[in-house]
Amino acid sequence: MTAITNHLPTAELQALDAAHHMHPFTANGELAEKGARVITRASGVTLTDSEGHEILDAMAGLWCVNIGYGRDELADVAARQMRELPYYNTFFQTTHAPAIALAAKIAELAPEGLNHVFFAGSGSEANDTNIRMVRHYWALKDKPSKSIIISRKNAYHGSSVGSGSLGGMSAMHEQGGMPIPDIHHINQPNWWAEAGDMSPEDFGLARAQELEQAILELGEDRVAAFIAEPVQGAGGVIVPPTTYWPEIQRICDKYEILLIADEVICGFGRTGNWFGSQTMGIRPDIMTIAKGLSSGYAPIGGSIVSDEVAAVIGSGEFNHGYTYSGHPVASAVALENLRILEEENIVGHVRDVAAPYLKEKWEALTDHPLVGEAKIVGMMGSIALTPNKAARAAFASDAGTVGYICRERCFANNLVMRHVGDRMIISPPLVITPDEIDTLIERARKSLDECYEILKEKDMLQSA
Ligand code: PXG
Repeated sequence: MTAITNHLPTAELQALDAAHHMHPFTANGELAEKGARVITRASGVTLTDSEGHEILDAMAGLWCVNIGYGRDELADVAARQMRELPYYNTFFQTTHAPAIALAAKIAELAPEGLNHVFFAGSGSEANDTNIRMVRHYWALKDKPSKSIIISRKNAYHGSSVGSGSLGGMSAMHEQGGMPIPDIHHINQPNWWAEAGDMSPEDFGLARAQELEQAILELGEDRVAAFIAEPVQGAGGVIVPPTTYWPEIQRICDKYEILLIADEVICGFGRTGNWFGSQTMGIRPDIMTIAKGLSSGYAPIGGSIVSDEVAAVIGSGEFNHGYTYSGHPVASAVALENLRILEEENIVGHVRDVAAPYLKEKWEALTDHPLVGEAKIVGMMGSIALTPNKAARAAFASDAGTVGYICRERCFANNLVMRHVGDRMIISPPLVITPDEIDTLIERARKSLDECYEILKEKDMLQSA
């Protein structure tokens, strides 16, 4: 077989890709016509494609390359670990140094009382662990009826059957027999799109109180846990009003509902603290982690579990685990990533330099005729595109039509800025510099201008 390398012509790579590679969340037939963009290498915040374009990756891959691309230290650690011990499991009463060291380091970084780690290969797997763990926890406490997990519409918690059921993506639930039983979804705190005339503060409270109503309707003796991202990521970087999380915490405490913070995106510095839970002032019992744990250099995820939950679960055998739980190479890579995040004070860089600078520039985008609200927490931001800011109107076209046009202009201008419906989102590597932020904003503005011109031309600036 011929080696498939970056040196093959783009068209040849695209044809092979179309013939054999099924892409996630993609209409593969359509993509085959168009040809996928081939990414060949990356360094810092910049991707290079097979045509030689240098693209500013304002999504850090898929919200994960926190330390930026091209850090040799991680490659060196991976090679060293592969030579020494490429694989061994942590079932059957065995362990190894990389998993031990990583678990200990995570416990040190995590908020007080969260000192135990159950490893997985991804965020989806970790959330599947969480479903089983919280239900089993209540069963062990002689309350087996507490099996319902409350989540939110438009949440993203993964793509496996369990985690996809936890998530609140209706387009996912329509395919493949989801959700599984005993998952209940309440509304999200999306003020821009769903608040009507309410103030952000009143709306935040009202949406949080839906949790209390759900608990009372379902029965206190039926609810095991509430799961949420501190800031919804894949749903469109929905930043909750300030009143939301304190009320959620109050309700979880009052009804003794376990709180699971899905930190897969927010964790490891993205919000300006090690964890989004710290930024939002909440005290979870379990935190889901993945992505930034290894900056995406190796697939690894896990659940950080409180002393109390770990003690109960540890009282017997928990019949759960993955071949790659605590994989030595992935663990060693993650540990090196955490060393870099810590020693280079990257979380401090976010808090003191990058995030304040980005916030100022990002919020200034609201002077653009297409931009309604601009929201940002740390290094995750969103803008709502609208034909009428005052009315917070949606476009008359199907949701996502305008967002897609804008995204295509971004790509053409060498910027990866994604769209979720008609919101544009960013989540750049945490190491981005002020100069690179200037470039990001410049390309975003140019893309917004071009998008606006297209909408004018096509008479698409109509409100729904
Ligand atoms: N929780 C959250 C909050 C996530 O964002 C997962 C769990 C699942 O992690 P894994 O490692 O199983 O993918 C995620 C993943 C998007 C997009 O379109 C976002 C994710 C994954 C794929 C696409 O923004 N987030």
